[in-house]
Amino acid sequence: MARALITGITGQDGQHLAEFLHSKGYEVFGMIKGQNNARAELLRDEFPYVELVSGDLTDLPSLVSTLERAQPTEIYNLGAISFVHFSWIQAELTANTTGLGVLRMLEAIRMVGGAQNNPMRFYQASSSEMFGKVREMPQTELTPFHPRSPYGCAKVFGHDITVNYRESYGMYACSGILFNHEGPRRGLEFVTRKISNAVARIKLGVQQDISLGNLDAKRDWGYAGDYVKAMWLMLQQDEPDDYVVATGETHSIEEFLELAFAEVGIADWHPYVTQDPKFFRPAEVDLLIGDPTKAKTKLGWTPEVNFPELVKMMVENDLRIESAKLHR
Ligand code: NAP
Ligand code: G4F
Repeated sequence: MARALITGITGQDGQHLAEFLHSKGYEVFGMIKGQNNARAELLRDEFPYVELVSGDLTDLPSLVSTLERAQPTEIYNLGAISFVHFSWIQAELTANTTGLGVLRMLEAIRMVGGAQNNPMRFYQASSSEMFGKVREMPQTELTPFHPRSPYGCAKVFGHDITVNYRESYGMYACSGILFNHEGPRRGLEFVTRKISNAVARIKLGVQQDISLGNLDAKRDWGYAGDYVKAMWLMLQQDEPDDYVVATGETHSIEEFLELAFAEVGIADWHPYVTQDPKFFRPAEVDLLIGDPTKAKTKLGWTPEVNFPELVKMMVENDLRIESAKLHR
């Protein structure tokens, strides 16, 4: 039986990937950090088939023992400080976890190895944030990086060291350069879920308005459930490689607001939205749009959920959650 280890199991992508790999018949191990992680109970309830193993990307010995315990055939390194805004607040922690954490995992793989004829395959969660102040449009696997945050810088290191270990040691290591992907499991700190949640609460009368930062930024937003399939496909190829995963469309925060408010019958969102300097960033990524041609042609991957469907799915989910809270 194929065995997969997922770091970042408590996060949005970790949950989608666990579900997907389980449906494919994998034995799934999830690395979880902390002595009493608050999300462990939720995981045990929702994903009883995932075996949780204690480990932390800032602690090499724990990565070695996690690999020894799980003996995975595939490792998906999704663990990271992933909130860009927070990466300015704790820049060193971000570099240590999101950047050096990748190096530690690669070293742990070299130490533990795996069967000689079946070495552990490695997936690194690289990010379109690496493109930052974009040098060309749309962005491809060959577009130069120009990160705009401590998070983006840490991801560039993680990406480069993955490529370097593949080239230095012949490891089966892939980097997925994923553009923004969202859905009902998205953390409330990210702009899409912050909006879908606020829209639901405004509709239900428990919140008056929403305070945001820069509304002009544009992102290539897809659905997380589609994107984890691309991660898996990368590790099923004969040769390891790097791929951009994106929809090829870009939309502004204002467009997201428009669709989200329309979903609850509010035609003009302006009276409900204020802007607060505290949500602006020291340096912004103004526009991202990815070119997924390589993923489409080589992996046969294509996104299924489009932008309006994504917004609708997120608002409907938050309406369900927030109205259940009211009727408790
Ligand atoms: P997420 O929801 O923020 O999840 C991040 C995960 O990392 C959480 O499970 C968190 O665990 C874990 N983590 C944090 N610090 C850790 C540490 N020291 N050791 C081990 N695990 C640690 O992120 P996501 O949206 O699922 O994204 C998954 C990965 O893809 C991340 O690496 C992210 O940077 C990258 N990515 C995401 C997107 C996107 O649009 N979602 C796009 C490109 C790349 P705790 O719950 O214990 O904190
Ligand atoms: O939703 P965001 O916080 O996502 P961001 O910064 O694009 O990063 C996400 O996608 C990356 C892939 O490109 C991942 F690597 C990363 O881990 C993460 O998942 O912000 C999106 C945009 C930004 O331009 C931000 O300035 O929304 C703008 N924004 C405006 N008001 C806001 C807000 N962002 C947040 N989080 N909160 C606001 O109130």
